[in-house]
Amino acid sequence: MSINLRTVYAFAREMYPKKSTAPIQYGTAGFRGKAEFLDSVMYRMGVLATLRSRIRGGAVIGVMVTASHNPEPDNGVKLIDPKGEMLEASWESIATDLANVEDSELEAHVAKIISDNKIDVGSSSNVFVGMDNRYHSPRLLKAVADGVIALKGNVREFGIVTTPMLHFFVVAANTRGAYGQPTEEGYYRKLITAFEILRGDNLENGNYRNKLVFDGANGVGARKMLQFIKRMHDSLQVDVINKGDGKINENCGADYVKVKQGVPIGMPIVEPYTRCVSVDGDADRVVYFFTDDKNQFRLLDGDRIATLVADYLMDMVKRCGLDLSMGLVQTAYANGGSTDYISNTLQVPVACVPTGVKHLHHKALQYDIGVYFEANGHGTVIFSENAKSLIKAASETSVDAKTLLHVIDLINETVGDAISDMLLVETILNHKGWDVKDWLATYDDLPNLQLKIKVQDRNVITTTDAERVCVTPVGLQEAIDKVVSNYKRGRAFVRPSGTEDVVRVYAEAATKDETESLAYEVGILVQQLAGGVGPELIH
Ligand code: G16
Repeated sequence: MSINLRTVYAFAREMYPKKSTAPIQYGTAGFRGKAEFLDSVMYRMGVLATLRSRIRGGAVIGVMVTASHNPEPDNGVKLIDPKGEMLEASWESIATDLANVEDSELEAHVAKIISDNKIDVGSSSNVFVGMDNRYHSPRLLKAVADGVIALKGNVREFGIVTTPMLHFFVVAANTRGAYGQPTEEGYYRKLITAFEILRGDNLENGNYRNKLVFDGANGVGARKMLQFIKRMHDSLQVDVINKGDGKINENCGADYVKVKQGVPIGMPIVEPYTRCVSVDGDADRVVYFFTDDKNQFRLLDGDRIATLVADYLMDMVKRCGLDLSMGLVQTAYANGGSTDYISNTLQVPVACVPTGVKHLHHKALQYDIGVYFEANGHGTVIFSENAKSLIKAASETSVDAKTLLHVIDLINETVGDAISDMLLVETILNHKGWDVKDWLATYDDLPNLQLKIKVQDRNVITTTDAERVCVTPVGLQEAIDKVVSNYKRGRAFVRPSGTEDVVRVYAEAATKDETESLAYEVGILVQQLAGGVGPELIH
């Protein structure tokens, strides 16, 4: 196959010219920004995915068009490597350079990537593309597909899917079906079969009731949950809200519920303690919440899911009589209450890494069973090949090991998957006979608060020690330390967001009032020392 790189430039000039001179950076989960400036970025990521597939011997690479938790006018792109992980870290700078190069330099720049990486451009290349349901996603998906076509790669379009579904398809195709079938039906079948086997006839148990409210954030998660419901044999009673009538993530969804610590728009009147679930715009995050009999909002976030899952898996592994290492991976946002509970009560090793599932996933691979969750509800469990083969062997004689194999099938190991995670939580709560009250009683969260601060250039803030310590601007960390020392159980950190043009502030302390005061004090320090713009701090 001969490839003329002139075509790459011709497509770019005619159809996807670069419209913005502002540099764009590969962030926490790929590129994000206002949709109107992203056509050229998408086209170039199609080109990059095609080259990446070639360097990986023709293995499928995924490209997901989504801005996940961001507001509806934003869009973005996530790249998926052959094993379902996010794009390899060393390629992030290649992606950034390619996204920023001028149109006139594109041909030469692509030629340089090819020669630097010794890519055989005649070899086969396979790219899967999917998108969320933003109104500009079809246009941007076409740009990705044209990038693949410009380099004569094979492109398969999956249309509107959740991000974790696309990860699933990539791994299913690359394992030639061993992980599942790379189709929507294959995905539903694998998860629903495992869930219904685990549930059996036992739809309710102890305090567990078979009923929940699902906030779909007006995103693709709502659509796919409805598809799940159609295919499930009444094994779970789900009332879906925010199905797509409103704007994606506006006053609803996992990010809103977690950050605002309140119920989403459109909540029906439900009995106190009804289990409610919120997912984000591309359904890779999930949090639980409920209101109690005093109408008080209570959140069960990613930390709660992680602890519930780790506790359950440890118990199952013990019952199977297996000796497997388990670790739990969190970020600086993990509530201090959860970290104490994991270390002291569960006695599971806990690691802290920078924000971004790419970091958590990487760390979790070090254990036989790696449980990783960000507090915002983004996470999953990964099992090593060693763990899987020991569990499989044990399943010959142990019912618990057999159950564990179904649990593995229920988990989308490729990346955090809101619906798969939710089905896992439902399985565990049912198994334990727990309602949300029982779950919440496992440990106490410290009151916590997040703020967003607008600054001139968020990159002036750099951090170390898994983002818990601020290195620049010089003096900011000392000032934060001084403020924090005045608060009982106080902890706070600041970091630049990798998905939005803001600096994030996190604070926790012994009481709600102290937490608010600590967050605002730190927020003001950021405004003063890191070039704050705009008068207000955004909660
Ligand atoms: C993405 C990442 C998450 C991260 C979140 C916020 O989520 O996948 O790992 O926690 O962004 O990142 P930041 O604080 O850097 O803006 P999503 O759901 O938007 O893809």
